[in-house]
Amino acid sequence: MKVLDKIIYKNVVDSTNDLAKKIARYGAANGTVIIAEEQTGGKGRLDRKFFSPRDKGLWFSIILRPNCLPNDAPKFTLMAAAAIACAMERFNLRAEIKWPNDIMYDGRKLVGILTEMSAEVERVNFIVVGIGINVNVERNEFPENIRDVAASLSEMNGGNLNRAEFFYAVLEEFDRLFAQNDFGEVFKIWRKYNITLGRNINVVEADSGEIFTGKAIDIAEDGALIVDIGGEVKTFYAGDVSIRTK
Ligand code: BT5
Repeated sequence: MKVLDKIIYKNVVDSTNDLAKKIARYGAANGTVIIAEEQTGGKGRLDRKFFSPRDKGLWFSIILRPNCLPNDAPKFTLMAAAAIACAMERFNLRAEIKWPNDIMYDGRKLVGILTEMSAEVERVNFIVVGIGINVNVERNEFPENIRDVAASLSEMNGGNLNRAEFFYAVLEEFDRLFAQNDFGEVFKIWRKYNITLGRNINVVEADSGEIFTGKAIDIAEDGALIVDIGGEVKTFYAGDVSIRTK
């Protein structure tokens, strides 16, 4: 590995993102990875919970110190999704990426990504890319409230997947993309696997909570989603997308 060369392994933590932010504040290096067998307080966006049961998935965070502007931070979410899609390909699994941060199977979430950062106006101090991958979680092991929206790689694979091998594949792919520092390549991969562009969608805008209906037409260079809403083009920087069947 060129960049991700320090891995901290934990048995149980609240949230690998929180721990990563803490050690980043004390100076942890670019490329430090924290992985835990279990999270007791796994987090999604907007203070949502992320179910992270023991031994069944990959719950980890990557500390990055890129030389970029705060506005560029969301692109690292796309980089993570692209890396996971490439890793899945190695296992003959086809990723479906839903903007901005989910990898889906059968309309349900396999992977969630939570990117957080510490920045000043013109400078990023550090970025933490948190990745949660359901690897071998059985359908009936998910809590009832997320059973219909969550999926696991083992379902796609028709059997259990070796977590260490998959983890290593994701790190290798992420390491390659980060070292290349070529977002053109990231966008190419993201587009190849995305299931959002060209589709009729509903978007709940993160800031306002307002719901918009339209057709996803493109992603911008900063990772924002561009949607045609009845002839008017609107750009979304954060939000939840659901794909409509009609
Ligand atoms: C996400 O948020 O999907 C980002 C999840 C990031 C988790 C990783 S694990 C390592 C690192 N440490 C952390 O503490 N977090 C990161 P969001 O798009 O807001 O989706 C959250 C929603 O997904 C929840 O409200 C549930 O509906 C659903 N959900 C919760 N746990 C899930 C799971 N294990 N699999 C699929 N869906 C889940």
